[in-house]
Amino acid sequence: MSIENAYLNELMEKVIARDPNEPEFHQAVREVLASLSPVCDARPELITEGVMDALVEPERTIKFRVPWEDDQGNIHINRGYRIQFNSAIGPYKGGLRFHPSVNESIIKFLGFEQTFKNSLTGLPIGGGKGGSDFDPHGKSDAEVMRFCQSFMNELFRHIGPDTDVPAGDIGVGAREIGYLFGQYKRLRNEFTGTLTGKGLSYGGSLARKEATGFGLCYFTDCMLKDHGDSFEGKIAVVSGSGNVAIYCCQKATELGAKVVAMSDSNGYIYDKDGIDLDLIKQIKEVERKRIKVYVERKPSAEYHEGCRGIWTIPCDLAFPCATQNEINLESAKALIANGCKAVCEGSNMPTTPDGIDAILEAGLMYTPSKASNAGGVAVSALEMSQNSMRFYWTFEEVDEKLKGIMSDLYKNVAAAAAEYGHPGNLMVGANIAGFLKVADSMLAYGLV
Ligand code: NDP
Ligand code: 2IT
Repeated sequence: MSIENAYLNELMEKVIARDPNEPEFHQAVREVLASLSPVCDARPELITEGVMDALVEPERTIKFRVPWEDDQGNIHINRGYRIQFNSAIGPYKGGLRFHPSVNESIIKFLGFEQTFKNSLTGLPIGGGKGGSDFDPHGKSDAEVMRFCQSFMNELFRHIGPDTDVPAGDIGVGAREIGYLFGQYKRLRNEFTGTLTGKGLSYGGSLARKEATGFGLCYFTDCMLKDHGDSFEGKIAVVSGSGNVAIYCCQKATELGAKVVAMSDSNGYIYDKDGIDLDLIKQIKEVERKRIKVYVERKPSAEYHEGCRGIWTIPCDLAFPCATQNEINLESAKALIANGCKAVCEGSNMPTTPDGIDAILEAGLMYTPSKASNAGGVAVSALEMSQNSMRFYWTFEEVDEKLKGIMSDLYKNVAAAAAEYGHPGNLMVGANIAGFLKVADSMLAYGLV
């Protein structure tokens, strides 16, 4: 991916020189700047008024110590982050990730991507992301609670319903949001919708849990229909077995596909009869066990060590729903060689740049994550609306709104791609369509 506009190319060099140890952030910025070259050629004021330089620098970076005590009385110190990337079109909004790999580069790339994604939803939300290098795997509920309370003891002073509204991401689900929200409420002595993904008994929205996976399938369905195709009879592979993967598997199956494989960070399962999703939910959501347990309970399925091998399974539709850079060039080549028709991104930035190039050159359909996984944050914004109104919509109402949002999003992205000379290239379309609203708001504010 080359950046054709000379100024943007220099800006990329500046971003790298300023923070040389942030490869994930560089990767996300490069893709966006490459797509924005034609826009900046046509609108040089975006450069001269400082919008482009400001776009690649977070508004605020908060980094803090998180001390907590394990069940044996040992003290641990983790690192916490909240990067408030861009508030041009609304309060900072984005998830918290708890995973040992978390560092500033990863939170910055996620916050940067979130800014464009949130703009694409059409809802008034800015971009932010946070998290910690804490690993919830194998911790007791009490340990997770103490960690979340300690994390919030610092974070609470930086967030609020009109300032910054965190949610879940990898390692942060309903349990963690409960502990985080409980501590926030206690420290502030107020009940406001400052976190989303809350439990249904205390302000959560129906269909938030399902929203990212369902939204991914709604977006994919729009794209398939645009190509005269559908989910019906397709073989699908879904990586991961967390929140996004589970509800992607559910909706893909409802729409007529057969999902034959899922994974976790240790390995993948292949079930030629189609994944038994109730069994996956039991293993992952209830028992919090490894995915290999699936084959103990369903011996006709296979388990393979190593998660990347999942992309060697022949499929029509590939849904990466685990983590960044999970599809590299080799995985992309395997998908292409096996006749895959579409790569539809659920996780954030799951495909490496050379992987994307190979997929596009081979003529596969491709949905960029910032567009196709926007359903989660879109329903988070609907949760914020319901909290402000002190009112609830039914599951069907939220699901209908989600469908409408994903369908409009698809149309806007496809239209932007065509308008800027790249018909069918949803990656370019998403970067441009997400950018324009943010950029026009930044221009309106003057120097900020
Ligand atoms: P979960 O924690 O629920 O699930 C993550 C899944 O991915 C698990 O199966 C996990 O396996 C696997 N995984 C995590 N890290 C790695 C890794 N380094 N290598 C291989 N597998 C890995 O997270 P979510 O489902 O919420 O998030 C998945 C992706 O979707 C992330 O990229 C996230 O940013 C993105 N996303 C999430 C949204 C949401 O609403 N939750 C919204 C939009 C995007 P294991 O258990 O072994 O770690
Ligand atoms: O990457 C994402 O969009 C999320 N993790 C969801 C963010 C949110 O605020 O719901």
